[in-house]
Amino acid sequence: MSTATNHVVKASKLAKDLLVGAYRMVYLSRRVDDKEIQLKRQNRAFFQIGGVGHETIGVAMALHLKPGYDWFYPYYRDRALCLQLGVTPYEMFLGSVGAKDDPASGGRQMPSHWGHKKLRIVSQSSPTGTQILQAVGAAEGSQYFTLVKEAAELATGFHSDEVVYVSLGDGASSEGEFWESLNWACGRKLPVLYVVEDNGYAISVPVDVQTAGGSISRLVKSFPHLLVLECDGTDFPESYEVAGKAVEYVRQRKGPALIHAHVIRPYSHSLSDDERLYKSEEVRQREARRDPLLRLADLLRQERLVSEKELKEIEADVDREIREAVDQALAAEPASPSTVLRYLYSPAVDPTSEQFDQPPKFHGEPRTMVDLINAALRDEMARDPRVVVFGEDVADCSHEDELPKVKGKGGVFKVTHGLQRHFGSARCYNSHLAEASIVGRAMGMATRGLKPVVEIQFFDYIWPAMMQIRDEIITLRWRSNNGFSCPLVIRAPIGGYLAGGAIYHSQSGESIFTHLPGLRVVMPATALDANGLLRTAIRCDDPVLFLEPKHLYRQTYNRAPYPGRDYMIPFGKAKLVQEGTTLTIVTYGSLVHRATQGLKALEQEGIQPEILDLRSLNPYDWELIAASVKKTNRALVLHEDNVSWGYGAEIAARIADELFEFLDAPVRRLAAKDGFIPYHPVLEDTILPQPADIVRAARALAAY
Ligand SMILES: Cc1ncc(C[n+]2csc(CCOP(=O)(O)OP(=O)(O)O)c2C)c(N)n1
Repeated sequence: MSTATNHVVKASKLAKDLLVGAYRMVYLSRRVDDKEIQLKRQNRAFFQIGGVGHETIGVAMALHLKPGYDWFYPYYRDRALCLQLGVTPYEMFLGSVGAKDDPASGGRQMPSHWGHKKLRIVSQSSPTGTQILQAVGAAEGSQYFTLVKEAAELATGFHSDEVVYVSLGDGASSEGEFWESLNWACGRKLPVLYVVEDNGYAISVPVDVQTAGGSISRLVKSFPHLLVLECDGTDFPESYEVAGKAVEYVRQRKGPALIHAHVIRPYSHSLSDDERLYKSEEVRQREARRDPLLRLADLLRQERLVSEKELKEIEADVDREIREAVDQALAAEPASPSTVLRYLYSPAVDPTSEQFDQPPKFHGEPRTMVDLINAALRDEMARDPRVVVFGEDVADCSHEDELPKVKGKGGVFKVTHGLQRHFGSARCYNSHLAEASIVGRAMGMATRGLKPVVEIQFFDYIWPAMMQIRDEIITLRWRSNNGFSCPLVIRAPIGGYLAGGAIYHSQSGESIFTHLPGLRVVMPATALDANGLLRTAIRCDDPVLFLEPKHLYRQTYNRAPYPGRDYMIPFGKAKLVQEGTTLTIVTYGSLVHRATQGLKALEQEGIQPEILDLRSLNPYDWELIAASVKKTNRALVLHEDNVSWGYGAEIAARIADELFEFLDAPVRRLAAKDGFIPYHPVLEDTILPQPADIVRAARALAAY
């Protein structure tokens, strides 16, 4: 393969110590990989994927960057970069054997999923490409701290010239998130440095199949402000020079940079792959001639920088270091099985605790749910300059010069109206129309101490962000063994009963999210609860999905006066909406009010349902459910989401399991039919539970 680069860099321009040091590091990285392969073959490690062939570009990059100062989102091939940044071989072997003290994950993640709090190497996951939006978010955080000085004063270790490094493979550059990230990073001139380590293959798929025209650098050249450099990443002097230029460009805040580094991957994709199945011997031979370790050794010889004896001494020294590190790691303990569920949530802040139980101090006239969510956002933005709001259409007017001339948009439901005008465009702004980007960037910002409160315009459009939520946000604290976290709030208007919302503006789907460990899910049914729960969501230390039933946004029946700046409701506390004795109705969201509508009719028949509004779906108030069912001996779980595999299935199963002896009737569920929300109101009414259905279900259960 041609390296297609134009750089001719003289090794003689570089200091001897630099070149010899680089050789030592490349050799060290290679031998750590070799040793880990041996451990895997001996069944003492359980997975192996290596950085062989990518060492030179990694070392060159790290030499220009500052550990513990810049931020790093490395790919799994970045062993040499991490070693050069300061991760020790011992720490890497702790990861190989899955030891308790592995700094990346404490034995929770596969090896080569780098993470090191002190060095600011942010825990890496397995999905290819997700790290890129997070890195852009971290860079956006950097820009935020520059613009919002009060926030920077509260941040730990912000540096106005810091760089965010992110690397990926040629394969990962096909992910949509890569393109979303470039669009945003270039649009805002964010200080992010991309390194595409192109080894010509993504497992077995060659780059000419992967990338239109076979060259990622050619494709990205039209992005504004983006410095695009290409290099032979197996050539140290060339890599070093290119790395220096790119780092300098980003440090000087000229914009993002992208290095396209051509490397090789001679050890197959991982130990589970055999590249001879899809690479011919000729191709493999050609790659072998570009082995960065051999090339650097040859360079040292040609330039007469070391004697053969000195080279052997360096290698012997590294081999000794590795032997000692492995012996030590093999003696390390694994984590105790009793700790396996630790750090799903913040160990420091408990949003179910009394600290979050703060009474209202009412002022003024009753206001709608939209008003009181807006009020909570204003209060929290005023309280903490780290609270930042973005999403599609959430600003009043993107063009600031137009702002005085217009009323302002402030969200399609007006929930964020006036926030930009009041707090400025740095703290409330429109994002591009890309949900993975909104959520992934929010994660990167949260990781470095900001508190993003982002809006997904309609719950129906949350799915592009699902990878960031399911594989990233909720796993970060757990997978890094509490090394990193990303407390943030995702607000999403949800549900139907709107008439005309149809299949893409009225769906529910909360159970898909309550199924996820690590995520708090809440759904208020009144203006007051929305206000108090949102404040808890913003002040808590976990990721929160804040679901707002849009049908309830402007209803008069759920209004309340403004409850003051510190009103909070703890998570996991249901509300007793109606006391009763005949059966318990467990519900939430838009169905709370609907459940009360049939009460009169039922009362005339001597049926008195007890109605519980859960408010918070994960965690939920099992104590109140259990106390109520023990009293009424009958339970109906009622929700707007589809009935099958829905939220009610879990509650019903738990009641059946733990309260069996208190039940006088089977646990029933009433929920949406297993279909989609149709456009015509009559059809929508047929799919969603109606007050008459609730009365019927309550009557049948009472009569059982
Ligand atoms: C989103 C996602 N899809 C698929 C995979 C499985 N997978 C792991 S690595 C890989 C190839 C990645 O290729 P590339 O980005 O070129 O990096 P390389 O391994 O060649 O360094 C694939 C398909 C994954 N981890 N994540």
